[in-house]
Amino acid sequence: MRAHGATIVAPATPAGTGAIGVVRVSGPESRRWATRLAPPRLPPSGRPVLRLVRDAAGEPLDRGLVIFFRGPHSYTGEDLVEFHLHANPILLERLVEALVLLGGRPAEPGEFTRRAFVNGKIDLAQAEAVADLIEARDRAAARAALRSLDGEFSRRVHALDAALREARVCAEADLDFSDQEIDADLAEGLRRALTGARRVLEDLRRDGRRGENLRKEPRVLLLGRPNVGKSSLFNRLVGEERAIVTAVPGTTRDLLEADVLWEGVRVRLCDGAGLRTSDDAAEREGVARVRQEASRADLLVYVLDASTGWTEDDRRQYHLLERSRRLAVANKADLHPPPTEGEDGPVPAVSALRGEGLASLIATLRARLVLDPVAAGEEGVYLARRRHLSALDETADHLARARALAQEGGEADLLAEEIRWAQKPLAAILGEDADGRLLDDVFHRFCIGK
Ligand SMILES: Nc1nc2c(ncn2[C@@H]2O[C@H](COP(=O)(O)OP(=O)(O)O)[C@@H](O)[C@H]2O)c(=O)[nH]1
Ligand SMILES: [Mg+2]
Repeated sequence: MRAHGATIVAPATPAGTGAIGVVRVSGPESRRWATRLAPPRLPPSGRPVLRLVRDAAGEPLDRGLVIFFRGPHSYTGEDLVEFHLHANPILLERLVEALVLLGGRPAEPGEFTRRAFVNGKIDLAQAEAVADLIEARDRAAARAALRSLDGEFSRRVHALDAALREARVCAEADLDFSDQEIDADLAEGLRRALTGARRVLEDLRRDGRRGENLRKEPRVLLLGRPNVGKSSLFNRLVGEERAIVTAVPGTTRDLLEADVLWEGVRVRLCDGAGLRTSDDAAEREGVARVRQEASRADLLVYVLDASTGWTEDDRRQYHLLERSRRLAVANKADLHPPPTEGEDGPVPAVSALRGEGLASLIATLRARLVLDPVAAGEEGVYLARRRHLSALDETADHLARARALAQEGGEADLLAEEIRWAQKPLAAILGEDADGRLLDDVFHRFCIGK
């Protein structure tokens, strides 16, 4: 299944300067052109060689590594050459131009990976995992994407398909003897295969839903009365002076957001106006924004001022927050011994001014957000896409109907048909018989050169 299409060319590394920039050429002419631009004959597949690389007119461009990969033992599954030059956009562009002058076509977004898919190197779920790995925003997401890329997700989809196939074989065998009594062994085999399929499917859906969460960035909102030190704490956690801090209550109006990385996991922190009623229109709008953010944040950190402890106002505000999402923190612990207990248990104490207690606060926040991948039981979790989850939902619907039919001792041909419908979405996940529109949809989201 080699694609004998055009030979395509693109830089594989981002534009900009750096130590190494890579240009990739894939297709039947790639080796011949590489030999022309970096003579003489290239060493066997996979062996790098240091060469002077020239443009089409023979003008020297740079000295760099040239690697030839013979199809199908290449990323795309067809003959492919990589040029590793010094990363200067001018050099890389000139090399791409030279290859285009020789007859190459600039690659479309995702076209290298699309060829890998078309040539059977990877299935569609793995191709999607390439994009997910490149775009993963933190360690857990990257690990989940790598698992899919390695084919773990695809193997489980195959296993589910195999269990369904087995059930269908039983149903169809039953069909052949439909004038006789239903074979007891076949009926038992059928039930067992359907139950097995359901178990695999439910595991896949559960891990997929958990994986879907890895695409979302957890949001943490700092709340509290004006002047308790929310913005100071925000700045400390972000590591820079993002929010304006003054001794004047009501300083912060806009909702400020910043990303922090906690042991490789990305979290969105938000700071906003302190909660109070105000005559000032801008401050009122600020409070409205905080309330809106509060409705969607994953964790609401209610900041107390240690020097006042829990005020009436604090208690009232805190009570309005959903118990499962709220956490009280006592700031300004340098001024006054902080309250150690709240109604939900111990209250972490910090001093944003002195930067004390932050590590332990972050540990508490991480635990509350269940950011520890091991604690979250992340093993087996894959970075599910909507497309995968709806396909699995569809399979689940048909499988449920098939099981009901089997239970009632329904007609074998209906049953076999239902199982066939349950298998169809699985083929779609893996991209079997995928139409051009689906492939365009998947690959056009890639960048050029992937
Ligand atoms: N002593 C002390 N003062 C603090 C601490 N954190 C903030 N402040 C002061 O409290 C005042 C209000 O701080 P700010 O961060 O603007 O509070 P916000 O209104 O809740 O955002 C400023 O004068 C800060 O310097 C702290 O941990 N200890
Ligand atoms: Mg503030």
